[in-house]
Amino acid sequence: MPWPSSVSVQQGSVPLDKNFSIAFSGAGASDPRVRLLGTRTPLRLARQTGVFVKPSIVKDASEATLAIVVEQPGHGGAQKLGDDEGYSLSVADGHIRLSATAPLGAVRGAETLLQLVRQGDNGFAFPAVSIQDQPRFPWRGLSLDVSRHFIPVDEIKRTLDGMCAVKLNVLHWHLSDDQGFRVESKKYPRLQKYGSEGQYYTQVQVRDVIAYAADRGIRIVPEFDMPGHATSWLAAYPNLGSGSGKYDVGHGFDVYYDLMDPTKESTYRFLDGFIGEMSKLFPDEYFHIGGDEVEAKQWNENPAVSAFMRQHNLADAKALQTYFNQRLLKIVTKHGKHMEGWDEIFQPNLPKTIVIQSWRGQRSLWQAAAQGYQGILSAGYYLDLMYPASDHYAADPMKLPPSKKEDEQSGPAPELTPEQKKLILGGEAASWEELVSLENFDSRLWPRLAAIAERFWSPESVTDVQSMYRRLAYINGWLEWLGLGQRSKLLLMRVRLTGGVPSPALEAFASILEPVKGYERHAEKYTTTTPLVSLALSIPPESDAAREFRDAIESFLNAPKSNRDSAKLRERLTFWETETTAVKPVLQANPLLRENLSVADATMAVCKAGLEALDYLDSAAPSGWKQTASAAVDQYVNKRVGETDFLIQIAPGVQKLIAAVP
Ligand code: TNX
Repeated sequence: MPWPSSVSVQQGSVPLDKNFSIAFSGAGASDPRVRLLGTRTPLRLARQTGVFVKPSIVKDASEATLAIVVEQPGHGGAQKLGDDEGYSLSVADGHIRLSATAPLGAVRGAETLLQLVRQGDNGFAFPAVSIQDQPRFPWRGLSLDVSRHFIPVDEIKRTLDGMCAVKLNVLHWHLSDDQGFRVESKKYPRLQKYGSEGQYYTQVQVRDVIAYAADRGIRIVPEFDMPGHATSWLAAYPNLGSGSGKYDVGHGFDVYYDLMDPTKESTYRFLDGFIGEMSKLFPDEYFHIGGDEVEAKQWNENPAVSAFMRQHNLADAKALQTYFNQRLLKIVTKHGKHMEGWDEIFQPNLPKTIVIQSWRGQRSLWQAAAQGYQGILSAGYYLDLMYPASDHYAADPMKLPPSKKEDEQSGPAPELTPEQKKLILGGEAASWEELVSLENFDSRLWPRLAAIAERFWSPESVTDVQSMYRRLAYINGWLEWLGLGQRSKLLLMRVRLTGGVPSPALEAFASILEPVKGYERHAEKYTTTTPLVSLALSIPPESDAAREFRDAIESFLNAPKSNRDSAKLRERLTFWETETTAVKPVLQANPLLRENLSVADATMAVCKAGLEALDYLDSAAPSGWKQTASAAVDQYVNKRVGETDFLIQIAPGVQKLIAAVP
């Protein structure tokens, strides 16, 4: 995962044992990204399988288990958008050959190889296979907010490992927002001093992360959000702001009203200095200036800003933001970068080198492309909204989603010519960290991010959801061997909730729950200092058990009546009912869990109704049963339980069983 462009499985395999060795050849083999595979690949193999594999480089390709052939050297500079990532991989006749035109292809192909290892009758082995592969889109990213909750360097590096594993190639680092300014500036040190509450990356750390990413074929695009989402800058340099008085770093999660003052020359002098400094620190060609969610209140209430707008014939806040963006564009360009920003930055007459990141959706992206502008899609890929992998998997930059109200407002989708289609560079998953702690961070990204990575890399025709989930289950475990903790850390969180003792009953109960979806999660109930320890924050965004149960009900109901076997469904429902009974004293005994007693009661009601429905599918239900059971379960179908943040995800399946009762 991502599924390659072409795969042909053959007979036989190459064993993995302690004699594993690598040989390099070709003009590109001396590239550091390729050379590093000589140590990284054996270490990963050893970790994944337990087989004693050590780095062993041999000269002669015919002697090596793995021959890595890279035809051409890299271009020497920082990785660029569109650098060749194609590769081919062949496992046959006792040898593995990974060949690529350019260094990045070898980096991508090595990850495919690592996914191939399987345990067979004679130990671990690479199955014989022939693979040709290259990406569908050149820009495949993760947009990562480190402002709302700070994510330290180790976690960033781990995330980069995971990104490389699923062939993502851009980390868009959202480094400033109302709640924190996260990079050291030598020129304007008050930014980290007053804007970060002590949580920021030093420039040494930034360089280290950039080098780490570069080794793994990942570009880093920094974002400094302006003129809105800028409270943390203003806490450090209040003169940049258009409000009056004092600013403090934000702790809540509403959209803040604080805006930079786009009417003062001093603002641009400051930004020139700052962007100049950051342009040197970050080698990527692109520089993201944010631009989202400007609430005009402060501008409207500031007489000097109003006077400026009259003087410059700027009709409204949108026109003023356009003026600001044009000034910013000059600065960004002067420092040698292409400007990138959210939808709001788009207006005609901008240079065609900018990139628009669309949170609004495909229509907005395509409209820009129709006018010759490049863009990437993020709508449909918001990981913080807790949607299942299948939803993200269905979102495609080149396909319109089922019509939505917002989309209708932004006008009809244009027909794009083949040339215009090429302007759609790919997409970025977005992870906003309002409700993310260091413990649940991995679980908010993984494994769903792997499904999104497949959407960006694999051919458009790869859309089978069942296959995706089957492979995702494997990838989920594989990523843990890489050091990600999406399952293990959540388990630790739940063990913490029960006072340090693992509770099998809590595990079973929690396994069929999911956190509420979309903006129902009510981030505004939290602040940056709220302990993020509740059960809702300690479970995965998506329940595998509930999905499997739903699928099982589907096959059960679709089978001919004479062939239906309800035993498995009964076993599941009885298990959950029993475990939920057992969890009640656990919830009662632990203060942090007590609020979930109502969820346990609701779960038992759902299980009971499901078991009854299975009975009444064969024998007549008592009169009135169907209405009562249906009403009892309906209140939990895609609806939160009372005031809690939970969905009982077996409720929709049980509702189907009830509906099928004659
Ligand atoms: C919108 S979309 C934001 C972020 C929030 C996010 C929460 C966009 C560019 N901005 O500031 O964190 O929603 O989902």
